[in-house]
Amino acid sequence: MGKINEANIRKAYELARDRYKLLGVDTDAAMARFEAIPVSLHCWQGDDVNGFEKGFGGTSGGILSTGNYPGRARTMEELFGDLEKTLTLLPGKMRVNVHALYGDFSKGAVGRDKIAIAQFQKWIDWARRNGLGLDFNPSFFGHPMAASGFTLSSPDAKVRKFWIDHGKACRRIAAEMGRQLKTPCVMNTWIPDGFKDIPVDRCGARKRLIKSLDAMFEEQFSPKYLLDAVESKLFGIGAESCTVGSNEFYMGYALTRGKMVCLDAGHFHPTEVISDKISSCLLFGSEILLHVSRPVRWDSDHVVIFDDELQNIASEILRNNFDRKVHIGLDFFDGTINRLAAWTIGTRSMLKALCKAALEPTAELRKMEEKFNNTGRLALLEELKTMPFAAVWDFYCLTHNVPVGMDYMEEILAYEKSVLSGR
Ligand code: RNT
Ligand code: ZN
Repeated sequence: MGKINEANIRKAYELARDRYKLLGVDTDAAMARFEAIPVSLHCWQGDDVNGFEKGFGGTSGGILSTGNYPGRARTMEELFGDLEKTLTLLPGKMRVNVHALYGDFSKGAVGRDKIAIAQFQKWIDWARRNGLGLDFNPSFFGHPMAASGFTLSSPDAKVRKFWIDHGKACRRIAAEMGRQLKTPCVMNTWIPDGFKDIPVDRCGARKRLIKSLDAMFEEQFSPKYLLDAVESKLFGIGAESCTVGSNEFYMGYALTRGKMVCLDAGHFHPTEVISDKISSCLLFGSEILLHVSRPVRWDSDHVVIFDDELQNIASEILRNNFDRKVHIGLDFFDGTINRLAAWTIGTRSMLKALCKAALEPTAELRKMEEKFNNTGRLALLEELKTMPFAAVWDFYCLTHNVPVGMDYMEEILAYEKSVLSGR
């Protein structure tokens, strides 16, 4: 592949800047705006959600990672290395999202109900060294105590207690991450609980879930350190008939408890989109979390691509000035391709969508809409699709010292050769 010519990138940017100016869009201001929006990179793409516990982990109950592309990270050090390399390919402000499975268990196994900051101090130190904020997730799957398919809503009090203790332990860890790194840690709770076949007592399971969540969230932490989110789902493999933590359940729970809802792009009916849900959620709650993913026929967690729904998600955030109210987390895991490439392609797509959203003359479009000038709105929206936004994106990459265009693939292939192939 030919080499990128820096002078041409700059020239193309200048031409693009002039074109956007004609539409009343200031490209420099647009870049400054989307640069300030953090995106949280999920650690679990690096090893297909396996984690570092001995004997436990992996996807079970409701989620599934497929593929055996060589080179997945097997230790914390390998995962740190892979993340560090990936972060050199991503422009802008990144956070890293850690699952409880990924603790440091080198000094011995610790039960999920007993984990503490000692198992995560390495993550915090690593994040500080790399100038990153951290987010966190309790892991309610890949464990014998979740084998029944039920955790916080289990009819078995012992099982519920174990997972409540896990949730409590995780909130303490998350708050400590936020405190030490001086940026609130978003802790997202997703549980797999659901019925394979038609239940007779959905309500009972949901009542138990409320009680468990209330117990888990009892301890108070400053929002300066910890922000709690709860993630709903429509169905999972093995939980086709009823998911206890449904959308309505968590919407009610979050609004009555002052928590954030987490909208995962793959957790709704196939024609239902989360871009349409953001404004409604934020009219009633103050902040939300997104799990940007790509469902293909089901909640398959494919690598995010630059498609219409991704653009709609980004545009909804920027059009409504929700820049600080929507926490953007990524949630995909594909083990069939190079995992650094998966991270890079998915995250760069997210960032591109934010870039393009920032290059919109929104006020102008809104005026047209208010005057029922639907013709003008359609014409301008279509025109915007082929405006030279890629020139702005390339320039953004160049000025943020990350590879422009396909150059990032060269870096990944070199890393595959020198590091991954030795695993
Ligand atoms: C599962 C949820 C959940 C997980 C991660 C690993 O359906 O989307 O967010 O993907 O926590
Ligand atoms: Zn998710």
